[in-house]
Amino acid sequence: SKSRIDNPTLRERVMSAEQAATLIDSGSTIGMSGFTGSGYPKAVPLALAARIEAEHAAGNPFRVRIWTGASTGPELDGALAKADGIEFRLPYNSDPIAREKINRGEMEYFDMHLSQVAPMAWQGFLGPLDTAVIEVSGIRADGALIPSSSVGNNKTWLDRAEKVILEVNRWQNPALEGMHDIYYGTALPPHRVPIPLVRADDRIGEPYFRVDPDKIVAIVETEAPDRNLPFAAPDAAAHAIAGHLIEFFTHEVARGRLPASLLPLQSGVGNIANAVLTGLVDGPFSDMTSFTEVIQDGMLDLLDSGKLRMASATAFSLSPEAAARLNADLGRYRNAMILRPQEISNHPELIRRLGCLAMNGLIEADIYGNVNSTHVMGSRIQNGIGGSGDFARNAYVSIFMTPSTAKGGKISAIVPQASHVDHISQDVQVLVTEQGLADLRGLSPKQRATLIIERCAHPDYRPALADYYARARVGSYGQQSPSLPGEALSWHQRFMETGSMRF
Ligand code: 0RQ
Repeated sequence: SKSRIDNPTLRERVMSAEQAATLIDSGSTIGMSGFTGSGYPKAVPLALAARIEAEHAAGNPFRVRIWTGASTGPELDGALAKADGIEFRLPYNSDPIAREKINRGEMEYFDMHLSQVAPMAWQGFLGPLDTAVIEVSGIRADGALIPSSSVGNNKTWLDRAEKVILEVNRWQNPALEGMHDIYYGTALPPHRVPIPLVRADDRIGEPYFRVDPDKIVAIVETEAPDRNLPFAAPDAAAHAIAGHLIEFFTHEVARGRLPASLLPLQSGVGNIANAVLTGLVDGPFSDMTSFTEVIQDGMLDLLDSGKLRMASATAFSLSPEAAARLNADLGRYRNAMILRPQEISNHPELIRRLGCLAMNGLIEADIYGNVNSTHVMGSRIQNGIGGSGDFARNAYVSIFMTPSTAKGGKISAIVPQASHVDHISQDVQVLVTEQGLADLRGLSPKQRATLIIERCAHPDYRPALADYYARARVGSYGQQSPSLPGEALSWHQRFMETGSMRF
């Protein structure tokens, strides 16, 4: 099909992915596009992985440092991790092969707050960026780049990298052009100014990336789909969680603490978050907006229902079915969607100003409402903190939700003490499981503990939690947040020894 490179000078830089991969040296740092499985480069990383495997087979060391927007796809993180080619990676990852390497201690990983990646790159703490490998959906005659299905950190990688490799993906819908809002007004202190966004649907930037054409060393044309994973169909627990949340929002509207159209919704990754959005389709709220990171299937359902007016995000995170639905009708959806750099979609200033309702998943929470979003048994990384911290701390209401048990009931999601803390209790205002909802706002630690055990814990674990807490009320060193340090992590220890937290 027709080339999407409208600039004649740049068209001369087209080459194969294999040729482009030879322009990347061992030891270099590469800023890749990609966010929750969309808009990641699909050909150059695969070619690079093949090259790395060949070098390793010849006895030559070859590893690179990878920065992305967030999680990517099997052709990027999967292939490079499998080739043992990643020395260091940041930020959010959900690739199973990379996860395994990280947990075996064979790959360094830094799961930082997503809003802070670009500013920290500018501050210089992450070191120099040698190459940017960015998927775009087209190149205009004037050389401006049309972004693809995610924006992520692309603007920053294009600005910071010494050389740029572009993948122009013909699979991406041409109707993406014009949907993006790339804001070029961020600066480092002391030159920072307020970001002029006051409504979720404000446009404050331009629809294209700028790039110095002299930095572009290769352009690779591709035609491969974003490989997103399907969501699990909402189960009984997901339905119950959605029900509790809708009841809570209804109550808050009735009390005059939330407007009838709610406040801009943020919804995290994962099956539960997706199910809650789908649940809102049947809720009483309309004219809603969303200021979030990802547009997942449930967000499309909400748009279709007419109850969600618009969604602002940095990326799509759609099942293959939903991606087909979106692409078949992008002309209609595009007016209701804005894709921004993750520095903006997750900006604490904007989240606080807009008053987002943050809804994120978790691994475990303790009886005081400290939340572990990342480390199973305190040490095994699942994905990473992603944007949950950006939203949780700055939200109008910060909600965390989870089934009350994991692994077929062998693990309680409510534990005496979180084995790792991503979100301190002050950033966790509402906790929801299928058992119920605990509104923790304005409560002291002891009041929170009583409510969390009663409302959120699974009945199989509730007596043991109540028993632990009752003994801590007597035997603790202090009585502000009663705890028995010698016992607090014994549930995790038991799981590691017996395969179950059950007594
Ligand atoms: O593992 O698939 O091997 O069975 O964790 O758990 O229940 O499917 O829940 O998909 O909502 O994910 C925290 C991981 C929840 C996610 C987390 C195991 C469980 C399963 C997934 P299996 P579920 P979800 C903005 C927001 C951080 C980033 C974030 C996450 C797997 O929400 O990554 O919020 N959050 N970003 O079995 C052992 C426990 C467990 C457990 C769950 N207590 N012990 N395993 N699991 N609880 C978006 C972005 O930042 C991009």
